[in-house]
Amino acid sequence: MNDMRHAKSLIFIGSNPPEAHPVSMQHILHAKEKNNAPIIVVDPRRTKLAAKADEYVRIRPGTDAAFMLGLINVIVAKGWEDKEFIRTRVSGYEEMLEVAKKYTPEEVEDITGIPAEQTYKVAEMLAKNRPTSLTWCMGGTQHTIGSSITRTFCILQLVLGNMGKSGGGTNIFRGHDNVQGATDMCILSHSLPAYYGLSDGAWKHWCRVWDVDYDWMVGRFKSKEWMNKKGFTLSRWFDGVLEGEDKIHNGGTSVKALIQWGCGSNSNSRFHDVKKAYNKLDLLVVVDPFPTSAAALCETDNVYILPAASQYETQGSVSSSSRQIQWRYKVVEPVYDSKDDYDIMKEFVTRLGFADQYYKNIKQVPEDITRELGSGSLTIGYNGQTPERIKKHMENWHTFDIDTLQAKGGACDGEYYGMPWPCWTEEHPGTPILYDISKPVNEGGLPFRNRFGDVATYAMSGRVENQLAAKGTCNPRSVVQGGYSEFKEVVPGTNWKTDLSQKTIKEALSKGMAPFGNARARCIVWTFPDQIPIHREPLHSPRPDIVERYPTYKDKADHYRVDTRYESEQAKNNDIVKNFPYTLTTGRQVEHMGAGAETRSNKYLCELQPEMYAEINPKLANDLGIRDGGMVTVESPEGGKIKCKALVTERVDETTIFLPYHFAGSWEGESYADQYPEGNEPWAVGDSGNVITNYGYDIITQIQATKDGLCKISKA
Ligand SMILES: Nc1nc2c(c(=O)[nH]1)N[C@H]1C(S)=C(S)[C@@H](COP(=O)(O)OP(=O)(O)OC[C@H]3O[C@@H](n4cnc5c(=O)[nH]c(N)nc54)[C@H](O)[C@@H]3O)O[C@H]1N2
Ligand SMILES: Nc1nc2c(c(=O)[nH]1)N[C@H]1C(S)=C(S)[C@@H](COP(=O)(O)OP(=O)(O)OC[C@H]3O[C@@H](n4cnc5c(=O)[nH]c(N)nc54)[C@H](O)[C@@H]3O)O[C@H]1N2
Ligand SMILES: [Mo]
Repeated sequence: MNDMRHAKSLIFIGSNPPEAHPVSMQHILHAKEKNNAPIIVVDPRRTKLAAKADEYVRIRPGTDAAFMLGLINVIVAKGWEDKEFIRTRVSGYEEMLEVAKKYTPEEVEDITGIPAEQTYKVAEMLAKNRPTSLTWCMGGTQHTIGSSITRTFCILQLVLGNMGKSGGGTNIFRGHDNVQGATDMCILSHSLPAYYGLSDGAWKHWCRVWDVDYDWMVGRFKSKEWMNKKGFTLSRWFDGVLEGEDKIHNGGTSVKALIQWGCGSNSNSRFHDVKKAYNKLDLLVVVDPFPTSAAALCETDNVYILPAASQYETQGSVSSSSRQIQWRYKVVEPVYDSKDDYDIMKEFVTRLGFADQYYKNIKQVPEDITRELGSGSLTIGYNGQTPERIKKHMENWHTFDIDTLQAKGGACDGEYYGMPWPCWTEEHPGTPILYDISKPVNEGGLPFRNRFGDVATYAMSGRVENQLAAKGTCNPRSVVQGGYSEFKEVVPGTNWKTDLSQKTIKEALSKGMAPFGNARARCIVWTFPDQIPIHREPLHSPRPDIVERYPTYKDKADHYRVDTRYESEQAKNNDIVKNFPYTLTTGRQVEHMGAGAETRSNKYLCELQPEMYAEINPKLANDLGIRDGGMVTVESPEGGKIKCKALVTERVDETTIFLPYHFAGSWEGESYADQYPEGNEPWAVGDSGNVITNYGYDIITQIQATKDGLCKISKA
C-alpha cells in the first residue's frame, strides 16, 4: 500500500477507500500532492474518492471489462503500449489484441455509458503518467464475470508495462483484518493451505507436514472421492439446504448442520432464502463475539451461540493486504465466558476425537501454528517468516522506512517490514513488490511465475508460443540469463513445492533464481470458459439489446456442489426488466463493518449512521413522488422486499439504486430485535440490503453478484 506513494497516476475501479480503506488515503493523497499524480475513479456512484479525483468516470455496473478492453484498444492504436515489456514478458498478446479491437470507444460507450471521448482521455492520462497504480475492489469482482473483469485489469497493466514496478502494479485492497492471511491459508472450499488445491499430491504433501498418515486421512471421508471434490461456497450453502436431495451434488444428502464461525449472516445475497434455510437446519452453531442476525432469525430451537473472544483477547500472526506478516499481541484476557478461537477449536477437536493428530506438531499455541503452516506453505514463500522474526519486526517497526518498507540499520537491517511473501528462507528479506526484475531474487526481486509448462499452443490461433521470459530478461545475478522452468528433483521425487527439506528452494536462491521459474504473464487462460476475457451482460440487465450481443454463459452443473443458472436465468430478463427497471448496486459505509453485528452494537457508530437507506437520484425520486428521508419499498425480481428511508442524492444516476448492506434486525420494516438474546439487541436495526440482491454468481469463483442486478422502488 505504501508503494502507491511512488505512482505517477492512480486509477481506482470499483474501490472506495475513504469508506472502506481510510488508512490507505495517506499514501494515495501523498502521490496526488507530491507527484502531481492524477486520480481516476471508475464507479457507478460519485463517491467520496471521486470528490478527490481528477477524472470521474461513471460506469454502468458490471461493464468494467468492456471499458478496460476499450482502453487497451486505444492505447495500442496510438502506439502507447510498452513494446519491450510485451516482447519479453507477456504471452498470448496477439490473440488478446484481436479481442480488444472489437471494443472501440463507440462500442464501449454503448455498453458502459462512458462517453467515447472519455475513454480516449483516460487512455492518454494513463499513457502519459507512468507508472500507474491500479486498484480494484469489490466493484470489480462481485459479478458473474468478475473473474474476467479482474483479468482485464491485469492485462491493461501488462500492456502499459506497469507490472513489477514501484508505483505500478495491480493493488487489490483486501477485506477483513487478516483476510489476506485467511486466503493464503485457503479458508476456502477448493484448496488446502497455500493454494495447493485438492489433488492427491496436495493431500500427501500436507499429511507429511502435519505428520499424519495419509490413509488415516482418507478414512476420515465418506469415500476418497469427497477428498478431491470442491465443497460448498459461503455464497451458496443455503441452496445445499433448500434444493432437492437428488438435485444437489453432495453425496445424496442435503446440508443438515451449519457452523458459522465469524460470519455475519446477512452478508449473503438472496437473504430471504437464507432465512428459509436456517429454519430447515437440524443444527446451527454461531461462533462469534456477537449473536449475529443468524441467531436472531432462526426460529428453531437447535441454535447454539458460542461466545468468541475478540482479537484484543488473543494473539498470533496475521497477514495484511500488502502480504506483510505481523504479530498481534493480546491486550486483555477473554472477558466473561468467552474463549478465543484456538480454545473453541480445541474443545471441538478433543470431543471429535482427533486431538492427537491435530496437535502433533503444536505444543505452543499459537507460535507452533505459525511454524507448522510456514513449513508447508512453500508455494508462496511463507517459510522464512518465523514467529521470532515476525516479533523482531514488531519490536523494531520504527526502523523501517515508509517509502521503501526497508529497515535502515538496527536489528532488521535490509529487511522489508513484515517480510512480504514470498520470503524464501530465514535469511531472505521479503518481497515488497511482486514480479520486480530490477533487484536480485535474494534481495526481494522476482520474475513472473512459470506454472503451466514451457510452451503453449493456443486453440484460437493455432500459434505456438514459448511461455518463458525472453533471452536476457531476468533478475540481476541470475545464473540463467533469461527465462527458465520451475525447479524440480533436487531431492528425488519432490519439487520446490513439496521438498520439505527446502533444499530445492535454497538451490534456486544460490543461483540467484526464483524457485518457481521465470516465465511470461499470460493473457490466455486455457482452462477458463473465456480464454481471453470478454464482456458478458449481467443475468439481470436493463439493456436487453446488449444481452443479445453479449449473452452470458451456459448453465453450469455441480458448480461447488450446486447447479448454477446462467443462460436459463438470463432468458427471463425481458420479462423481469419490465417490472424491475432500475439497476441495483450495493456497498459499504465507513461507520459499519460487513453484516454489522459488531458496529451496530456500538452506540457511538450507530449515532453516526443509525438507519438503513436507499440512494436515489433527485429526478427519479421526483418522478416517483419520493422525498428525501421518506420511506420507500425496494423489491427484487426474486420476491425480496425491504422498507427503508430514501436518501435523495446526485451520487447515483437516474436509473441506479444503491443500498448499503450492513443492516439487519428488521424485516419488511418490522423489528425482530426482541429475538436477540436479552441485552444483545443491536443499537441500530434496519432491513437487510441483501434481501434485494439478485441471483447471480461468478463462473469461476462463485462470488455472489451483489454489485449488479435489477430492482423496483416505490413510495412506501
Ligand atoms: N468501514 C468498512 N470498511 C471495510 C468494510 C466494511 O464493511 N466497512 N469491508 C471490508 C471488506 S470485507 C472489503 S471486501 C472491502 C471492500 O471495499 P470496496 O470494494 O472499496 O467497497 P464497496 O463499497 O463494496 O465497493 C466499492 C465501490 O464499488 C462501486 N461499484 C459497484 N458496482 C460497480 C461496478 O460494476 N463497477 C465499478 N467500477 N464499481 C462498482 C460501488 O459504488 C462502491 O463505491 O472493504 C473492507 N473495509
Ligand atoms: N450486498 C452485498 N453483500 C456483500 C458484499 C457487498 O459488497 N454487497 N460484500 C461481501 C464481502 S466482500 C464480504 S467479505 C462479506 C462479509 O461478510 P461477513 O464475513 O459476514 O462480515 P462480517 O459482518 O464482518 O462478519 C464477521 C463476523 O465475525 C465476528 N468476529 C469478529 N472478530 C472475531 C473473532 O476474533 N472471532 C470470531 N469467531 N468472530 C469474530 C464479527 O462479530 C462478525 O459477526 O460480505 C459480502 N456481502
Ligand atoms: Mo470482503
